[in-house]
Amino acid sequence: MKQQINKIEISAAAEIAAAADTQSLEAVRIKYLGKKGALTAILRGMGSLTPEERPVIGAYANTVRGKIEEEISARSESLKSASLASALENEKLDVTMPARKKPLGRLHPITQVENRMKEIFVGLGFDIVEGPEIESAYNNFDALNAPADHPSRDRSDTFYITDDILLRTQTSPVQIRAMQGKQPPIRIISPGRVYRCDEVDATHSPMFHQLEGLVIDKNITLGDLKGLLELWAKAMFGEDTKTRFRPHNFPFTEPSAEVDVSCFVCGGKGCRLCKGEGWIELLGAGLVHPNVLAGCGIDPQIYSGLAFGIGIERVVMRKYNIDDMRHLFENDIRFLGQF
Ligand code: 2NL
Repeated sequence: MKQQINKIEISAAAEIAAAADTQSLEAVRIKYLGKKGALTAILRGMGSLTPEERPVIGAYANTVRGKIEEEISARSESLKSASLASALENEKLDVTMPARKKPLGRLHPITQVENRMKEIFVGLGFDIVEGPEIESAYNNFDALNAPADHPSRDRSDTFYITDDILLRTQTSPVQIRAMQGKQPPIRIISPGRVYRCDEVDATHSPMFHQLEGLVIDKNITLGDLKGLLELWAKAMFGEDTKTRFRPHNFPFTEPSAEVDVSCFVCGGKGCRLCKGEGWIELLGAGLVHPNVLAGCGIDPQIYSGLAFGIGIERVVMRKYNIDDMRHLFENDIRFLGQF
């Protein structure tokens, strides 16, 4: 029996050493020390031994049992540390490595300036209204008091779809729709794309952006218009900005004005941006013509209004000192990435 135990000791030691992972090690433990294990069987069979043999064999079997248990736990430790070492090796992650750069987009300078203008006017209580880019000739011209022979109606200046349908040449028709739909007070801005048959050059594009504003109420005066546009200019270009109104003529406003702002580069002294003038022409404005109000069902005896139109590209070009409008539409990332 002693020999049997000795055999068990030797083969168990060999199998423990050969166990490649914790599962096969557990299988070895069950094979020798489990309820039906080889060593367990020996201990159970001790009843057939003589009283002299019994304590000797029993002690030997227990020693072997202890040895096997120790070998198993040592092997288990080394398997665990080997698997940890290999996991560390295989799942290496260098957290100090710089992240891959994801190029982040940004808003087009036209959109940035348009958003800033919206912010300023919304802060002054205006609602933002949008409308269709394809318009009726009535909303685009007739409702705006444009005489039948006004040059802007010409086929060479406006994109007509039919005789009565065209691409809007300004965003005023959006405001005409607003006036047709409701009685004053009205306080709106309408930003958007507009279209004119112009050859592309440094200052022209057949599609450009405009932001128009309209206020209709009782007792709206030229003073309100001046104050409003001065507030806008200061918010847009800085507190020191001044405005200048020069007489002009539009069919839809009376009186009408072209509005200049003091040069925000030289502050009015004269420089390259303002071409020595000290002033930069930025927009057109005026008091809404009574014919326009009446045509939209608003009584010009009771109400008066102010209106203005700002070319967004022009503001962008002045603000960032861009000398050629084509840069804004060619979408070269090297150019747009600067804003
Ligand atoms: C410009 C500047 C302007 C308006 C637009 C307007 C709109 C309505 C009634 C009266 Cl519904 N006016 N808009 C007024 C003045 C100037 O645009 O240079 N346009 C050619």
